Amino acid sequence: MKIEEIALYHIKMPYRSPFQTSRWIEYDRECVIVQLHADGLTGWGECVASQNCGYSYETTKTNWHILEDFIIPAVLAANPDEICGYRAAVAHVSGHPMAKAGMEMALWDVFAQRAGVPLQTFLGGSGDRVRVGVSVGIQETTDKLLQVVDAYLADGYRRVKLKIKPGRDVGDTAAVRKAHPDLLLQVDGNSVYRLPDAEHLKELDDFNLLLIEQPLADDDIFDHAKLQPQLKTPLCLDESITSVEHARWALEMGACRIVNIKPGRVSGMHEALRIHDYCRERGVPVWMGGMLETGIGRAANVAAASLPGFTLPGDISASARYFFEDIVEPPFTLNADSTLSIPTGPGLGVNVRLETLERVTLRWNTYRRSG
Ligand code: OSB
Ligand code: MG
Repeated sequence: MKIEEIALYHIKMPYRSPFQTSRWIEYDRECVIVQLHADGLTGWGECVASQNCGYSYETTKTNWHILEDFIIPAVLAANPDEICGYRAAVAHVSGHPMAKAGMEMALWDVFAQRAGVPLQTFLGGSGDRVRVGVSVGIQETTDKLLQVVDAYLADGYRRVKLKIKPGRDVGDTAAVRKAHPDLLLQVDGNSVYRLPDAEHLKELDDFNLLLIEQPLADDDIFDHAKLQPQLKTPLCLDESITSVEHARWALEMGACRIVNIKPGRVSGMHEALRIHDYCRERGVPVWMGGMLETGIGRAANVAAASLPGFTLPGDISASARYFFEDIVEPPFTLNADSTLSIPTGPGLGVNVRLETLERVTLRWNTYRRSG
């Protein structure tokens, strides 16, 4: 296989509504899209980082920099024929998992197309749909939150995740639980709490939550291990897990009982599968996280979420929950049973709408082997 050309697109698409977490707010999806041409095939990838560094130190601009200056030259030189070859070619790049994952996704897309199978089959997934939920940002008031949750339930979502922060945690969660006694409900602190908040966080045990996601700092598996035994509700780590080693450390230390997997956060689908397998062997449930991706990243997440260890509903909602118009067709739509259907075409199995992509592109560049 010969990689002929790689293109990067820095895109910006407005969200239907702002997305507010405990530590940052976003109005648009700004990210880097990777396009790869090889042997007459075109592969697509999406870097999950956004314009600000609330969730991690990576941003749209660092993704561009690391791809342009390190990853793309390494890929053009190595011309990898399989994912392991790619991983070896970028092993000298420390950190920057989201930049690496965007390129890896484009390679997975091309390799699955070359094999003539959907990415789902290539990854070892099965079934025609995956169970999903919706992640609800912090709203101006608790009343507004109740309205927003009602609207998502009317859309058909059967699992809800609430973003929480100090001052907007126990009250918001109590209100949603009171209005919906049987709803599958979970909360996400996005690293804003610290261990001395344990007494306060214990109050969340009253609401029959599926899990509490990443309450403490992103680099702090140690204190999560001190927090988990104080709670009845399972902790789930998101930001803290960027490799299978982190998953092992967290589980051996008892820092969580559930693991959130985002291929973009853990340097790509290859590492995501390793974490999935590691957790499955130990009977630890995993679920597919989300980074408000466009249809490109969503297609990959939906395919991977059909692996057998993903036993909890994913943070993978329909295109219309995020955008007025997605850059892929067909857009992702919610089935009546709170599932998304898995694309059946080769590779990612979605069509990128080039005119729409161009319209939302702020800058782009192409790269070829020199000489
Ligand atoms: O912590 O899970 C998170 C979005 C951006 C950054 C971090 C997170 C999220 C979400 C959104 O919760 C999930 C989705 O894509 O719908
Ligand atoms: Mg999270």
